[in-house]
Amino acid sequence: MQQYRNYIDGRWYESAKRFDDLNPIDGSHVAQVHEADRGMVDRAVRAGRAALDGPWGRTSPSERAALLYRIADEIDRRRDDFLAAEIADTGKPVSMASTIDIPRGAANFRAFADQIKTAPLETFQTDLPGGAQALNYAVRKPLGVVGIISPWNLPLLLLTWKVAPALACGNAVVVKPSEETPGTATLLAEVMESVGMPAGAFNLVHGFGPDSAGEFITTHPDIDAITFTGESRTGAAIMRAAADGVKPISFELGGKNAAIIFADCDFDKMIDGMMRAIFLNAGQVCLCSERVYVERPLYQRFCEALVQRVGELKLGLPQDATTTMGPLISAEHRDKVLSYFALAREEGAQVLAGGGVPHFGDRRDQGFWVEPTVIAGLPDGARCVTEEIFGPVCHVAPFDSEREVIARANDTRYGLAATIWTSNLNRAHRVGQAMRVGLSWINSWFLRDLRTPFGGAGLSGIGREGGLHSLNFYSELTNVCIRIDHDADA
Ligand code: NAD
Ligand code: 6OD
Repeated sequence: MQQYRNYIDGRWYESAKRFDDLNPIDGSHVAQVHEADRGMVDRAVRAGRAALDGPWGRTSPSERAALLYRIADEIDRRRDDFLAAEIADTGKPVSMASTIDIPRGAANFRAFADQIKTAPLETFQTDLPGGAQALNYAVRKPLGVVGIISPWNLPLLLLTWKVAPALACGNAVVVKPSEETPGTATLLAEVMESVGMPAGAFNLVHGFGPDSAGEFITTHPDIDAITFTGESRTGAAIMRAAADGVKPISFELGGKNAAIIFADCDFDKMIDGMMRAIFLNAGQVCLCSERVYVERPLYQRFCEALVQRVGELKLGLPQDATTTMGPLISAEHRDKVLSYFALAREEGAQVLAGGGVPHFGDRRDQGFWVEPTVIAGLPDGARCVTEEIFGPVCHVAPFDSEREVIARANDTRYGLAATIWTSNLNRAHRVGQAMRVGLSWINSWFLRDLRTPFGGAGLSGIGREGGLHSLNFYSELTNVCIRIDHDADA
């Protein structure tokens, strides 16, 4: 059986405590994972500090950028290994992993390598009384040892989204991937070793959250900052842990995202876009639309087309290029999603499609699958319309006016993303800007430029990452102020 070990201070560490990594396609074993104990996390943090005090701490931005490019090239070279590991851990279709997860893993390193080489810093010339001046300029320094905790839905993409800018800024990192998806993070540690990342700059520890590696990182007194992607509830627990040390935090959390479809949209493009927005990665993308509002004249046509397209989704093995939907990540998560299907019925929903567990008559029956599901007819306050489900499911509702739908879409404690479909240019800008979210997509969804701000409002997160926003989070900026006297003879 494959073993996933911890990578600390440039060496691989086994642990007596191990847990199983399962393949959600059929519940089979992928690997045994070595759970880091408190001592290992402590060693990782000390290794990070030593790296900052050693040659890693003296690297220039261009040297770090060159190293980040080598990491990206090595991920590309080992693309098939990364694909196999990501698919085994998540069950996601190869059509997705090969076009989104793995290429974005490499692209994150190139994007932040380019950013750090050209990142501007502020300079201000200040006029003082009597004609003297002051010159102020900012200097970018690393924060220190950064704890990075990531989820299972886009394992490599979301881990490297934080590792790349943190390293670009010269930090040392202690990384904990989700216990559900330790594979590509372990390969990333191998890549770090093979490209010559200085020992201690990148450390990987495996484990869970409470009373395990996650908590050992967030409560460690020598961790200088925490960056986290995951559930809003977990974010709240981490915030409490970080409070004592008053540590910088960056949080990318859950969502209950709205899609708004106006009757004047390009129908065919909208349906294609909405199938992605609802069902990509079996709905396990934080940006997925779980609340779909359709202008009344289009409502019936939209529901019929959506139900027809749901019937065409192919729930298959990941290596089959025609597969369009995979399983959920775990038995526990499947049970959570199924409990919402049951709740929807109790709340009085009409189930337009799905609502159950598919039966395959093969090994997939031991896996963690649910049917792609469309529900309708619930009031806006119903739990299925207000709580994040994180599965292949949406609730569809009609609306009558722009003002009404903006109010309904914004009536949520989350605030991550929205997708709006219209061919009216003024309305597109108006509604896009009116959304209380971090990301408003018009006639598109999950269309990314890595230089743009990414994050959420309300329960969906704290701060923004992406481009300069990432660099500013992962840096300690020092303003240097020099007085320049006016009189040369003074
Ligand atoms: P999760 O919060 O259960 O776990 C995320 C990570 O946190 C895992 O590595 C886990 O081991 C760790 N963890 C759990 N409890 C912890 C604790 N008390 N202390 C320290 N670490 C702890 O989330 P998940 O189920 O892995 O991911 C799904 C969630 O993530 C959804 O809510 C989704 O919306 C959200 N998400 C948000 C974004 C975003 O960019 N906003 C992106 C992806 C996923
Ligand atoms: O594209 C990204 O940079 C990003 N952070 C995506 C998050 C997806 C959530 O599941």
